[in-house]
Amino acid sequence: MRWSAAHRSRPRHGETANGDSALIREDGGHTLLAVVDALGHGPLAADAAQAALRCLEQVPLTAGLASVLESLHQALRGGRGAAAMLALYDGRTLRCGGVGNVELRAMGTKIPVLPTPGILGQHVRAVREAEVTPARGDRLVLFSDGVSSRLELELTRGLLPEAACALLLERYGRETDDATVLVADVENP
Ligand SMILES: [Mn+2]
Repeated sequence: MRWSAAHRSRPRHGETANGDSALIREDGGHTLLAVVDALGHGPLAADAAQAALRCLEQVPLTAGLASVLESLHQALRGGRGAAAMLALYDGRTLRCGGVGNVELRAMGTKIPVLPTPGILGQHVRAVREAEVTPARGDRLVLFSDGVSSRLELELTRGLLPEAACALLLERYGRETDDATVLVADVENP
C-alpha cells in the first residue's frame, strides 16, 4: 500500500519563526506521519519544533509508536516541550497516538484516537494508541491547534493532498497561532 501525502505550515501572523513542524517519512516499508506543535511561538518554539523534526527523521521506525514517542520525549528535554500527533504504518497496521493538542481526523476507516494529556520533553504518561487496518481511499488529516477543530474534511473531497492542505490552512487557520496541516491518502496497493 502506498501513501500520497503533503503538509503545509506557516507561523502566526507577524512572526517569521515557526513553532510547528511536520514530517512524512518512508523507511524500510514503514511510513511515519507527524505534526509537532512546540509550546508557545517564536524562536524558542521553533528550536523545539526543529529538534523534534531531527529526531523523527532518524529514529528507527521498526521499534513501534511508543518507542518513537519516547525518543521524541527525550529529544525535547531541556527545551520548550511540544505536543505531537504521530501515525506509524508498518505495511499492514496503522497505529496513531499523540500527546497534547494536535489532532488526527480521518475520512474512510474510523480512527478512534484521542490525544493523551501531557507535554513531550516535560511530562508524559502512557500514550493511548489507536490501531486500524487502513483501506484504499482513506484520508488522514493531522493538524495543530493553530487550525480550528471545526474544520470540515468533506470540503477536501476530490482534492489532492497539497490542495487539501492549502484549503484547510486558508479556511481554518487561526492568525494568532502557528498552524500546520498534514493530509495523507491511502493509495492503490
Ligand atoms: Mn499551537
